[in-house]
Amino acid sequence: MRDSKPPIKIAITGAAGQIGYALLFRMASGEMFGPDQPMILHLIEVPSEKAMKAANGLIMELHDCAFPLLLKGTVITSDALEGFRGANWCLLVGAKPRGRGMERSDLLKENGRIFIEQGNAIEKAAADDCRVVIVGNPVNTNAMILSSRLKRFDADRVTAMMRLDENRARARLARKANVSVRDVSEIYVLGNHSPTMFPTFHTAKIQGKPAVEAIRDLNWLRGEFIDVVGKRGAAIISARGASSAASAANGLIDHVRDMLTPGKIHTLGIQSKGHYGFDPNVWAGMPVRTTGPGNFEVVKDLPLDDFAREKVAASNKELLEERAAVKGML
Ligand code: NAX
Repeated sequence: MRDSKPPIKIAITGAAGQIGYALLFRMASGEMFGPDQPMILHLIEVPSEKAMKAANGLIMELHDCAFPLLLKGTVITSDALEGFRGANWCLLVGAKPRGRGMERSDLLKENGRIFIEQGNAIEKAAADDCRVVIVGNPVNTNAMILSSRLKRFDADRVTAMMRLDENRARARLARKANVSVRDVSEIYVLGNHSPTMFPTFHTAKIQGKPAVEAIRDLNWLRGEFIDVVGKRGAAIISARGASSAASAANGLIDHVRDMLTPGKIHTLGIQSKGHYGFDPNVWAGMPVRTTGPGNFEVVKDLPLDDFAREKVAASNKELLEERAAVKGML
């Protein structure tokens, strides 16, 4: 049977890591780009024998799945230029984890260097319609650093994954109200992918009714709810002994699929340009509406009460501190 569409090239960094393993099979089965979209995968890893062998094993397993959406080609490389050459989508998952005794500012700088190099390579080699999604932490600041290397592409081409946070917030509200997640709508996340993020419970609806009225426990919404969503990553690490992987891969699938679905309203980490009171130059989570494949506009009319404004200000302050810590890299 002939393919109806030409293949797209997708570059994935950190493909041999935990998120990569949870992501690639779902991607190759068509969940991200649709069941009729053939693809060429470029797996970019560090130049160690272990990572290269693991990436090779991953490709072997992908072939063994015999997905009908045949992969039209695969490349495994540690050369960023080769990896991003002609890429239509760059999914930047690979980053250094925070090591023992490492300060947050050291992590920002270590990972900043990775995103400078990858930004330079994307600028030189990626396809003209390229979209870049950052997953590696600290995700918002990495997006800002990478974007500062791009001249061919405007800032909206670079988005940071905040969808796992939105999904966590939706799931938590559904459990509290004892309803299906399908019954929870209009919940987004403002700010940094960190415990300062603000899941917008005040805009959320449960079965069409304001969540605040459906749940009738403002103290829980303002306290435990925000706390549990913001610290969920740490709770997963302490339970599993490893950071969120399958749920992060799922968030990335939702992020990209909704960027390709006109009319969808969802949370993306984007250059704020001053919306919702964030500094114009930081990357912050906020609701967007997809206007066409890979394009979006900010949903500007989410109401903010005093409580929400305070939360946004705290997250903005943290984003500015991160920006200050890497200012030499911008
Ligand atoms: P792993 O440590 O399992 O895998 C990371 C992979 O990246 C490794 O295979 C490593 O060799 C590779 N890598 C490192 N530097 C690279 C480079 N310069 N070029 C190419 N590959 C490189 O981590 P994993 O659990 O997969 O997590 C990946 C990243 O996602 C981490 O930074 C993590 O903090 C971040 N997360 C982001 C989330 C979000 O919501 N935005 C949630 C999950 C996760 O914590």
